[in-house]
Amino acid sequence: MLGAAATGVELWCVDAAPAAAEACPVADPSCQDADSSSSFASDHQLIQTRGSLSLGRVAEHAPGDFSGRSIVGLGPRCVRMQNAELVCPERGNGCRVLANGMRGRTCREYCGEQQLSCVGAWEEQDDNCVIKETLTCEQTYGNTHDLLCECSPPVAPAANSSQGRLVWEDNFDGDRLDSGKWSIVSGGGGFGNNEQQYYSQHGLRVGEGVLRITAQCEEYKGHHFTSAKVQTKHLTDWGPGHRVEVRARLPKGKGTWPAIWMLPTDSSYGGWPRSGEIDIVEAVGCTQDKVYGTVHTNAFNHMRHTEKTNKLSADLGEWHVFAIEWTASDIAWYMDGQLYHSFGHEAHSSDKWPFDRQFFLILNLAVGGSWGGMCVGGRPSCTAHDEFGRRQVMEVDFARVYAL
Ligand SMILES: [Ca+2]
Ligand SMILES: [Ca+2]
Repeated sequence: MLGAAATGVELWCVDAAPAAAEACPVADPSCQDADSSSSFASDHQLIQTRGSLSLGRVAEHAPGDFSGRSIVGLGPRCVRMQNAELVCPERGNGCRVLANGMRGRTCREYCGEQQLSCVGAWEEQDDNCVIKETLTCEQTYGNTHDLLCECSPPVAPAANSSQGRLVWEDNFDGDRLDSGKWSIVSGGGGFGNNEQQYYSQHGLRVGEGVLRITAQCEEYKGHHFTSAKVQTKHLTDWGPGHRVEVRARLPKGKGTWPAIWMLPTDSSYGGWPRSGEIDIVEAVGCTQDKVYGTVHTNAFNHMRHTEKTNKLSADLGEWHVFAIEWTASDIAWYMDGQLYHSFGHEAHSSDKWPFDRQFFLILNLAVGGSWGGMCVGGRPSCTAHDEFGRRQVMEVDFARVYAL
């Protein structure tokens, strides 16, 4: 995030008392809509896959290994699914299918047989992906022979990780934001970048293992767009000697500006950019299919056009793991394990290297502004299909921090 106003403006716009995400206001139909499977199904073509998902076709793949595989028409996460009548549009953490042969059986059993974890279970309405009733993974449902099951590769135990020792994580399990880990930022005013959104908690959802930040056209407190922003400020922070990684799927609409980034807890070296900023990943819908990793310091920042940045081609519609490895001497940026940027310790000068202090993590989806809106005159359209004619959603599967 170009953080010009981060230290100045942010202070007045942070809720004094961080609150957990609230349920959607019933009076707000657009808000309710965000979690409705029926609306989702209506704007995605369901993919008929009867008979195409047999284990035999993909038997060369290790159980639970979803990497690097695809069958035409299927997300890579669904490749191994057996006994599926239908694959539902991707929106959660795993692969959701209408599973067959489910009389007296649970989705936990169904996923388990494929060495996968169950992350969701539902009875469907009419042999489709529309939810009739939400179940638990341990529930059977009457006499029906098919259930919607969502299965996900099991998370590798941290002890087996070669990336260090897991010291903090949020997998976004449960149905609300963990207020012990995140505070919700409220406010607008452009954040120094002429951003268009007003951040409020109703753009936030946690469910099915995923945090969803929705940005949309909505008149709210003098702004034309709403979105959401969360941060670990004053709850948790980390310094050099850590790997920070976030698995996310970023939106693509023109005018979007999703960011996963870090700012210093204390401005030990002065206001922005003197105390530094680390952008783990940013993307803007105006430059399709690229992600950016950047640092801003007093010597290197975008006001002087000297910020230290690099970009990588990426399919923004897909899930990726974005990470930094931050040591006492440098910061390295990765996407899905691929190194694409590094920034070294050039001198013992905070002007160039203020990254010897504690930083906190921020997740947000900005709208428009000097960078995010550069191809749409600063403010995206509320009708154009590739802008904000549809809601734009940033999804986060997990955020994890490892001690190196
Ligand atoms: Ca059924
Ligand atoms: Ca998750």
